[in-house]
Amino acid sequence: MNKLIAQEMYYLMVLGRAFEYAAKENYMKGNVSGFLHLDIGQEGFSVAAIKAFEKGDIFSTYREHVMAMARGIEPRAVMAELFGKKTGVSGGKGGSMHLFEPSRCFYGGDAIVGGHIPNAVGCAYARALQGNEDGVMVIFGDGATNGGAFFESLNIAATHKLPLLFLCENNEYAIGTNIKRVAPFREQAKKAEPYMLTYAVDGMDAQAVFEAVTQARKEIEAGHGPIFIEAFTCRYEGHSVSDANSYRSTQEMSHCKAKDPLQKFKKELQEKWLCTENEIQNIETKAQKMVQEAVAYAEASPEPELEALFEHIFYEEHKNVVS
Ligand SMILES: Cc1ncc(C[n+]2csc(CCOP(=O)(O)OP(=O)(O)O)c2C)c(N)n1
Ligand SMILES: [Mg+2]
Repeated sequence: MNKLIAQEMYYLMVLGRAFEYAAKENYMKGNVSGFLHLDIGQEGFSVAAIKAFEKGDIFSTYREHVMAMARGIEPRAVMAELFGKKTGVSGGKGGSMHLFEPSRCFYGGDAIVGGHIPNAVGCAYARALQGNEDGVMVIFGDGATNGGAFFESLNIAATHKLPLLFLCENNEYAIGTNIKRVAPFREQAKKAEPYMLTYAVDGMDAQAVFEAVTQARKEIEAGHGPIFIEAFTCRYEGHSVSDANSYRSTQEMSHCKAKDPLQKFKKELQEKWLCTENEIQNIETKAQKMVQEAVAYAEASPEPELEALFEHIFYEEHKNVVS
C-alpha cells in the first residue's frame, strides 16, 4: 500500500457509507424496491478485499454495493440499478443483489446464499485451463458456509489446485440467526482446514484485510492452489432494510461500532500516511458530492423498455425458444 492507494481506499469507504445511507433513504421514499442489504460497518473489508485483488475475477456476496464501486463501477450506475432504471449497471433488471459487470470481471451477487461459490469454482477451472494466472476471488458470508455447495466447492478447488481465494466475511449472523445456533464453532475456516491453507484476519481493519488478500493473491498467482481467508466483521444495520435488528442488544451494537473501520483507517491516513485535515476533508466532500450526483442521475434516468424483459434470459442462439 502507498499513500495514493490509502487515500483512494478511504474515499471508497466514505463513498460506500454515504451511498448506503442514501440508498436506505430512497428505499423509505419508495424509489428503491425489492431487497436492500446494507454493508454499513463492513466497508473497510469490502474496499480492501477488492482493491487488493485488482486483476482477477470476482464473485461477491449479495451485499455488494460497496464492492461493485470499489471495482470501478460508477456509483451512479449502481444507484440507477437500485432504482430499477435502464442506466443501471444491470440495465435496471437485477437490482441490489445483481450488480453484474463482465468488462470488470465482476460477476455480482447471487440471491441464492452460497450459489455463487460453485460458479467461482467453474471460473477458476476455466482460468486454469486458459493459463490465466490472475486467479478468482469468491466472497461469501458465514451463513453460506453451512450449505452443501460450499463443501463441494472446497473439495473440487483443492483436488484440482484451482487458483481460487475463498474469502469468508464472518459477521456472526445469517439474517437474525446468531452463528452459535447454526455452527459448532465461531471460526468457519475450520471447515476448510482439511482442504487448504486458512488464515484469519480482523475484518474491521482495512489495512490488515488488504495485506492478507494481497499475500493470498500472490500465493495463488504462484500456483499454490486455493486459499481460505476468514475476516471477522460486524454489520451495523439489520440484515436488510426491512429488518429492525431487534435481536441484537444495545451493548452488542456499541461494542461492534467501537471498531468502526472508517475511523480506524482515517487515523492511519493521518498518522501513517501523513494526510492533512484538508486532504481528508476534500476526500469526504468529494464522496458526498458523488452520492448526491448518483441519486440525481438515478432519479432522472428512464425505466427500461418493455422489450428488455425478454433480453438476457436465454443464450443468444436459443433466443427463438422465447417466441
Ligand atoms: C439457499 C438459500 N437459503 C436461504 C436463503 C435466505 N437467506 C437470505 S440471506 C441469508 C443469510 C446469509 O447469511 P450470510 O451468508 O452470513 O451473509 P450476510 O447476510 O451475513 O452477509 C439467508 C439464510 C437464501 N437466499 N438462499
Ligand atoms: Mg453473516
